[in-house]
Amino acid sequence: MELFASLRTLVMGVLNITPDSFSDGGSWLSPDGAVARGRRLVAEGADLLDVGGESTRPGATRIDSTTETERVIGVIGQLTAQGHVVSVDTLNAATARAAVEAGAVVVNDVSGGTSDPAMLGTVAELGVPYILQHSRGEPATMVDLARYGEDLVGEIMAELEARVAAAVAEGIREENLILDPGLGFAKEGPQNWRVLTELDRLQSLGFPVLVGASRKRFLAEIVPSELASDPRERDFATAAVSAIAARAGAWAVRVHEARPSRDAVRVAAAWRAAEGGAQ
Ligand code: PMM
Repeated sequence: MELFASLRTLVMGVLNITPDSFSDGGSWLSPDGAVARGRRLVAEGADLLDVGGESTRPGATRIDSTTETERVIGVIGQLTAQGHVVSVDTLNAATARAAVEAGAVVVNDVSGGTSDPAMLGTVAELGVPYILQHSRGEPATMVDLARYGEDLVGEIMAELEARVAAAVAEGIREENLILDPGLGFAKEGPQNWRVLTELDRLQSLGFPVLVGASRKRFLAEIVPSELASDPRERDFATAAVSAIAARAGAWAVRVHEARPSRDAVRVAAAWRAAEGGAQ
């Protein structure tokens, strides 16, 4: 699959090999179970798979890179050997390197290179696309850092631009950068909605944009209150956000269930084509 040539928004399927992710923690811990889950996500419409071994949910405690690498490496090796396109979701340069050596073709770093000082240089050396996500602080502290002035999206853009400059200074090529506003990372409920309404501004920075709304807490307010505590109940709301993000021109949506978003991004593609005059 050509990562940057698709006319429609791509669907990135989430594969968390962690005991403690908020959305699916503990579900895919065995390597065979994780590989089967990855294959299923692809069968249901995922264009690429985002494999992670460390939870970044608010308040999560960090694990070492060796433990993280052990969790993901065999699964990445198997999935890529079967022809699947894999990104590695990691804060650690050593894990990113091991994952790319095992076949991953994208590095996804929710800290935008602020967590591990070796990350940007390592990605530059590996020469792979890099998803640079906006956040503030660490998972343990980010909730307290969700304070912005009048222009929330302007602040996020300025902070992303500073990280882009750092990435380029370390040798990452601009055409290998993908930006992500980091929904739920140092952002509270309404702030996430605000970001979604201004995706066009984020895209004006000139980079592909990834949107990761899937199952996040700000979607809990959408579902009936008796279901709100179960993240899986947010999958329909997630698909609706996928349609809107794709309509706004997002490069990809990162989701736990591929099938609803597979159709959502195709609805948006048909919509955009019809607007452009295609019959
Ligand atoms: N969200 C999570 C993890 N990794 N990566 C990117 N680029 N964007 C996100 O929004 C994002 C991410 C948290 O969700 P999970 O724990 O269910 O994977």
